[in-house]
Amino acid sequence: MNNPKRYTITTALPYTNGPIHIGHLAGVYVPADIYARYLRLTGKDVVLIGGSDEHGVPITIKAKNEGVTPQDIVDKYHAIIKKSFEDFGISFDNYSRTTAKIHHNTASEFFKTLYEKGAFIEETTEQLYDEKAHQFLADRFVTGTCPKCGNDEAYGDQCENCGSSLNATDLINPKSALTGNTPTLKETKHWFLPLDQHEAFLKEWILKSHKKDWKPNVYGQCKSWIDDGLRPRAVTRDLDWGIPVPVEGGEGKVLYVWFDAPIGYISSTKEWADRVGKDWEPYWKSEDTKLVHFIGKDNIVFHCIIFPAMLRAEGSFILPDNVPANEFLNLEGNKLSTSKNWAVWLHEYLEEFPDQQDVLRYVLTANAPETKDNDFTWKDFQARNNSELVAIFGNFINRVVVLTQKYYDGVIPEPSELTEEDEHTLAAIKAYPDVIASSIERYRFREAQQELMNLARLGNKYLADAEPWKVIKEDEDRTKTIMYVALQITAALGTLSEPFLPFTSAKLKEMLHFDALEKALDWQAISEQNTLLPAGHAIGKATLLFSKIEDKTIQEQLDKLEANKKANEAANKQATPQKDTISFEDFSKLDLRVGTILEAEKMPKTKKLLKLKVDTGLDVRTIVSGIAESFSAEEVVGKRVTVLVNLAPRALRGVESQGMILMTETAEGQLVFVNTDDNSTPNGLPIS
Ligand code: B3M
Ligand code: ZN
Repeated sequence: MNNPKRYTITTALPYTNGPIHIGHLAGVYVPADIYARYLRLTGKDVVLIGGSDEHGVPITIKAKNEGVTPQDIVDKYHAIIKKSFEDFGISFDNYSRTTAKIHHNTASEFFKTLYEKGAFIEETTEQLYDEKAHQFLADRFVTGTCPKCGNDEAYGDQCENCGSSLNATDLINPKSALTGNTPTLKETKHWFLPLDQHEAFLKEWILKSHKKDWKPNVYGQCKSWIDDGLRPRAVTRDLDWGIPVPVEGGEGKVLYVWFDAPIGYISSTKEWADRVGKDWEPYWKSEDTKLVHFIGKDNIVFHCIIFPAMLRAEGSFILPDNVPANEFLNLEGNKLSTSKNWAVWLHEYLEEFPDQQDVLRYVLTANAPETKDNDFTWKDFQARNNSELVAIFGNFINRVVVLTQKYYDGVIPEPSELTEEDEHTLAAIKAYPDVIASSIERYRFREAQQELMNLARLGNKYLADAEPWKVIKEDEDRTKTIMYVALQITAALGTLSEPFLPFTSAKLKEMLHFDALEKALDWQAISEQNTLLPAGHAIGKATLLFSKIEDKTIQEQLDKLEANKKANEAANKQATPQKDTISFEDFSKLDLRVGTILEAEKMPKTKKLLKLKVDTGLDVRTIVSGIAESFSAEEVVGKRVTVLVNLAPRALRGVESQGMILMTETAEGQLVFVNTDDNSTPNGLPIS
């Protein structure tokens, strides 16, 4: 869209069932913030919208597991998330929540309008039902095999493996996430959005109009859904957590979370407009508004197909101009996971790296998963800080400011005649705003940030070539000119770094006393003005912009990740579900005895097997045991053990094993013997 009058920029509303991690930041919030800050700097009318997504099944499951109410869960995480975004410098104009009254009203009204327009199909169908939990199973209450890709951990609304959006009844071998039961089918009435009726429009709108300007990953996903054929999709649920269905027959039902959540963008805009005394409607209804949704790739179908169909059915809203969805960020080679605690959590980062928001912003943008999944590693974090932010950006600024203080008490000197190199450098500065802007406007944030760093590189090279610290000894006038030119670069960096490194930019502007300038140095000024910092303007003392990150700090983070992983594995182990109950008769068939290992030897050509001679109190017999990865032969001799003596003998690698030794595992997967610690129990004593 050319020359929009205003911009409505939305960011995916995070579920409030856990804190924010680097995957969310890299995928959605950092790029959206860069975009919004850049637009504001160019004087555009911008609203950056955020909020918490507080409905949906994962929140109720978490509440149930923790024995608290869903409201407790969302209150807790909304507070953590909101604060961490603020501290990280995500410049939301409004950050709302979907439990807010304004949102309940807005979403209810939206549903009613569609209902009254006849935009829904009302249908009684058979849905999955858990007889034990007395509950219908939709969305994340049910898992099963994805009919599209075969992933057997697909959810009732979506397969995270192939990204397909599903109906719960599509799942093969569905299982209740509440009880593990196989669900039955039970009739219930719901309202469906007939996506098939919007198919022709969506084809035209996406496949024709946005073929060129939407990212290939986004366009490709949309095309494959449309090519697959769109079907009606239920927008209500039999649940008690959510926004009540506001029409007759809707008692006891709520809106589907993916119906209400995107309307949250509208509610949050209303909340903002009320607060600042503006009219919200142009931001959502005026054709000269550019609407952009920043999301992760798992949300594409909802923002490109379902929400646009809803907006169009309503009739008075504009549709997104672009949906620059990112791919995923991994961490140290593994998928980020809230449930597995494999993540770098924002609120923890902010505590452990105080005042280093920009380092994380920089690294996440440098490695942004814009066109493919990407990996965050702590080593790379350290390298980018030490050899880019410290060595290039920080070093350049520091040298210029320190020399200006030393030579001229901080007052910008009058330049004399400019050399060709000087002219060339000053002209180069002027080109940067457009170069960076062009990348940002095409949603290429890593490229844009690289250009910013190229300007810092240009500064470093200019200084290294001009060597003012040498020239000062023989030519004071020439030194003044060199310092004057170098100072113009620092000023350009002060402004142009703002979208990417807002904290650094603020410090730099303060250091250079931007406040005292006659004309504010906005984005355009950098390319239009010949002089950014005029001779006679006084700057402040050098302060540290970036500092080196030591190996020790990085190792601590790696150790922490490893510890989290172990703790999580341990927690998961305890969680294996109980097997089917057995009768006492079944149990008494097991003949368990106390025994002692007398001899042990490694079985040749095997990794796991030890051949043991065991005194069972009844006899001395041979038992082959798969414990060689945890124990050497020597260390098990003399061990007191529990033996299942009446297990039918079987041959393992040609040796007949006459029983089994009982083992368990530590959290780390190390085997340990299950035995009595009372050494007075004689061998052969039955265990009952
Ligand atoms: N809460 C999903 C997510 O956090 C969802 C986004 C809603 S955007 C309207 O990935
Ligand atoms: Zn799948």
